[in-house]
Amino acid sequence: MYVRLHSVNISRNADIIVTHIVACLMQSLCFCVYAACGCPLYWKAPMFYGAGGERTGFVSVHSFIATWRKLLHSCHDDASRFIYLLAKPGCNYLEQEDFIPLLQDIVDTHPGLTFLKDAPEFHSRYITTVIQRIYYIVNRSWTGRITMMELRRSNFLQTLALLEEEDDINQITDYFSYEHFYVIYCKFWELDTDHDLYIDPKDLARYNDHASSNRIIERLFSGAVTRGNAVQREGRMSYAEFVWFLISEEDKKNHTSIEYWFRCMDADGDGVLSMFELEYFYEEQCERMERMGIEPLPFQDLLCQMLDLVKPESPGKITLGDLKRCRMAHIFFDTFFNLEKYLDHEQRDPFAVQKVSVYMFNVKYTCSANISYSISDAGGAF
Ligand SMILES: [Ca+2]
Ligand SMILES: [Ca+2]
Repeated sequence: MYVRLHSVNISRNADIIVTHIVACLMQSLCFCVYAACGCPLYWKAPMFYGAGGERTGFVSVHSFIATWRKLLHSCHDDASRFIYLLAKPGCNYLEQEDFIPLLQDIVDTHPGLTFLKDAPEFHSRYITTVIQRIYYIVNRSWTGRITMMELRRSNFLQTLALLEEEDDINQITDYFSYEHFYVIYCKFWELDTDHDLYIDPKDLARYNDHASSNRIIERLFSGAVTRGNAVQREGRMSYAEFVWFLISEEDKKNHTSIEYWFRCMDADGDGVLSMFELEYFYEEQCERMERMGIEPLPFQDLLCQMLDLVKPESPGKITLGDLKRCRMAHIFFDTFFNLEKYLDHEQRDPFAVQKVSVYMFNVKYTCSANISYSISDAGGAF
């Protein structure tokens, strides 16, 4: 049994057509192969390419099963098999682009994304978002390379397997939810007024009605939390970088978010937040409060409060470990650069707030109230 790609007219959409054909053929093929070798369903695109499908345009069931057997023989768990299939030859880690064939196949064949078939312009945005969410959660080392250890420690492969059982992709809230993608992208679209897919500090300042301070925005564009390429130096933030910002802003309790904001606040990069750095950020909060007619707490009093909250191991020096341990990092960070949330926390007992487990996408609920995410609406909006 062979699956072959016949010649396709070269057109502007040739890549998309080829991808669709590959996807359809693979879908019809996958059930028997899946049954034969027990390969998880959404591993089919990497398996197809791993078995030589990309080079030749077809794979035989025989070569498919042979590839799977080889994998079982040489790799001893799902994480190592997955990396073997997706990584570039000779690499034992995954870079962002290695996920594209897998995700394009999910876009093409998952029942919860069928409405995207006629909107190829959304495919790459959705894929970019999912990739950023994967790296945000899984790539704990911030290297841009997911290692076997990182993959094993994460829930990614289990979540990928869930896609097989759940037709409503929005139920898969880790990584894949279309609704989450849509909310993040809408937020970006609102800020990116000229729609060139980059935003500058002024654009970002408008996020959630100027909730973030100018000093933290300046740090965000300094390269503290991005890969510092040429684009970054021009003072622009890409959509991919915005995904990291939004997740970090909306959920300041997860470890990546704590690292993200710590890097921003540690202006001299020495690995500790000094009293000078804290004062620098609090100064702007004070100025904003005064403009609003609110009397700010003097810095020394605030400092006592914060040290009491964080309980650093070395007096007067706050480390990343202290913030992760104290479980109050969200209150700490909001105090220094998000005035609205700071004032909100001030009105509550911080220890009561700690008990409330708020899922990362608070923003989803405010946003989805006025956004219908049917594709026809989306086509008009983008
Ligand atoms: Ca722009
Ligand atoms: Ca420092």
